[in-house]
Amino acid sequence: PPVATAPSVVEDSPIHLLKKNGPIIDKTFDINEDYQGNYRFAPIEEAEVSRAMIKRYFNMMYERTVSDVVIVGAGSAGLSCAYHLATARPDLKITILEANVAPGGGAWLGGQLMTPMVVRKPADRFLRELGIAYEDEGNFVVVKHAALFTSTILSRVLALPNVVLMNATAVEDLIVRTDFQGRQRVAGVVTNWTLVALNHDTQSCMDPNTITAPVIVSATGHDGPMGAFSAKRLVSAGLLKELGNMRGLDMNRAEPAIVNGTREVTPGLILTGMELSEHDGSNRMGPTFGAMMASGIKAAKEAIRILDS
Ligand code: AHZ
Repeated sequence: PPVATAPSVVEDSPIHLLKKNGPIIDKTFDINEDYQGNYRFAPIEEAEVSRAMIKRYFNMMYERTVSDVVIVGAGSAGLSCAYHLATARPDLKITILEANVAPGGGAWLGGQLMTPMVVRKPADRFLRELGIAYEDEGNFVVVKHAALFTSTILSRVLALPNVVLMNATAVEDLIVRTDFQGRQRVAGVVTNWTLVALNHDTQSCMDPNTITAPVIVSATGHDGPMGAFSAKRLVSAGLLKELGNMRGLDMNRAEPAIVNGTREVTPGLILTGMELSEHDGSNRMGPTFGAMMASGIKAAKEAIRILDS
């Protein structure tokens, strides 16, 4: 039987009648008067608000079940990757999945919860590209608040038409296929709402969802409650013998190792940012963020190389 389409508004609701029978805002907004206790909003129905969100979100989810690149984790490395990739290749459908409600990872602060962000040269180039002000200290620069970097790159990335970000969405597993040469290849991710992912042991059946893509960039950070997700899964899935495990802090060794080591670690899967330190057993760098930016950019270049090969 034909499915009746839902009306766009509830026909006999008071607000609909008001809208139909004439404007209820009978004066032009006056900026002075509005803030003297006369501020009035255009009318709306609750159902309109729900439908405005649901329609867009589920259309986006439907469309992105097949993406060109999935970036797992919206920290400084994942966002730098997304920005470079989406601006270099506007033709690609780039889907970012972030487990947390708030995207940004650890880049809202510098070290020990202090706000300035240190970036070693030459990664300051990326700050100039984004138009972020800093103080030059010679070999490094300092952004006055890490949130200035994170909010700027987030706003730039989200404004790009080929990028979508699903936050509060966790990657729970990888899709692994065998290609025609008999090699195992990462071909997508298995997702769930994070609140569901955190409650598998309290409920009986809450199966996940999937997104397929020829390239997955994993930027889930070093080990933690959710971190180093893909690196750890490579081991449990038998695609990697063992984790290298992140080594102690050494800024001078850590930053170049992360940038230069950023690569496709297994067919279809690129690791970037601090997740790579767990895979390779390289050092941590503490609160210097240049390597996260440059590693993200290198991951984007790797993704383009794979897609074009
Ligand atoms: O929520 C995580 C964070 O925002 C997200 N994430 C982790 N697991 C996920 C999963 N599904 C979806 N399974 C997931 N999202 O990934 C993001 C990682 O951001 P981050 O800031 O933790 O990592 P990064 O590599 O971008 O930056 C690391 C910054 C560090 S750590 C460090 C040190 O410890 O010495 N130094 C620097 C500069």
